[in-house]
Amino acid sequence: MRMTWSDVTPKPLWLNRRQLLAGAVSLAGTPALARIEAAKSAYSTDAEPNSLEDISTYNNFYEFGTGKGDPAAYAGSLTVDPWSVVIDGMVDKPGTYDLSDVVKGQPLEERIYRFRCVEAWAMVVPWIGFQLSGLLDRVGVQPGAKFVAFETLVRPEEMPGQSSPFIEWPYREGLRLDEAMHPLTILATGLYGEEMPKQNGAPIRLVVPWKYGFKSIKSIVRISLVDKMPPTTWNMLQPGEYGFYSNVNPKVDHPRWSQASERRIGAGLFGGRQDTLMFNGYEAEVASLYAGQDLAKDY
Ligand SMILES: Nc1nc2c(c(=O)[nH]1)N[C@H]1C(S)=C(S)[C@@H](COP(=O)(O)O)O[C@H]1N2
Ligand SMILES: [Mo]
Repeated sequence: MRMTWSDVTPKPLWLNRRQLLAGAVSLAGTPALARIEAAKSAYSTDAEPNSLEDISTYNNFYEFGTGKGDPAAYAGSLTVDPWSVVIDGMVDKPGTYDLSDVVKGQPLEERIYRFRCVEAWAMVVPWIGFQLSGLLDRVGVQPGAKFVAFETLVRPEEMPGQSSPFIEWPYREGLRLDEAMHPLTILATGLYGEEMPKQNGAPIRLVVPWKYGFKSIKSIVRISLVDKMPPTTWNMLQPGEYGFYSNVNPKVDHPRWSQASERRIGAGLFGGRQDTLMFNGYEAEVASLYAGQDLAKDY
């Protein structure tokens, strides 16, 4: 059954959301966004989503600066149409795919996911997206592939943060193939029933809800199937602090701070610090992926 956000949201909330959206849109400097219809997913949490304002004004997107407000202030200049994604490496159908071709035939769902940043803040986001596994199945993963590597756009003319060399651009991330194929792992093209705000990683970004937020790479232009663990941005910067796996784990602290609890953004309404859950609350779904691994070593 296909439904729009207005079908599932009580009217007063809906109106309020439209007002918030109007604010977010003028903030991003974009014209009215297209509505996205999506089925409701059984993978959604029952937790109350953060407001669109929280989700689109408190961001990490270092291509636009290191401040939480920088992405909302500067991402409006990003051209997201046309957009293409290179899919290469150990796949049967490598190529440069137009965005419309990447999403073609993939069933869109609304996935309300908990999102936990490594900096110990958290949000709940109603993403619109589809399973990465659907795309990987379509391009045909070859037998030797063991990892999936992702890269973000490099376009310093539109991404002012890229004039700083503190990150070796492009921003890179990676998943083990079984993590990439897991049904919780999605490519998101929108949130709150609308196209993705630019500051949240338009037009297409990864969302991996049991891992720290930095694994969820934004504005993806390249997806490569490889046989070796790929380099990842935060591991390249600080290997002692950020590992390849980066699973949310309250028992393994960051060397400079505890990971046992988190600050819920919008806490004025939703009530302050809360305990961080193993795998960000998705333990039942994903713990088996790491059976036999020492997660203090494979952090
Ligand atoms: N390309 C790119 N992707 C990125 C980042 C970034 O700086 N550049 N920041 C990451 C971090 S640290 C977090 S917490 C999330 C934030 O996503 P949000 O702003 O949509 O909440 O994006 C991740 N993806
Ligand atoms: Mo983060």
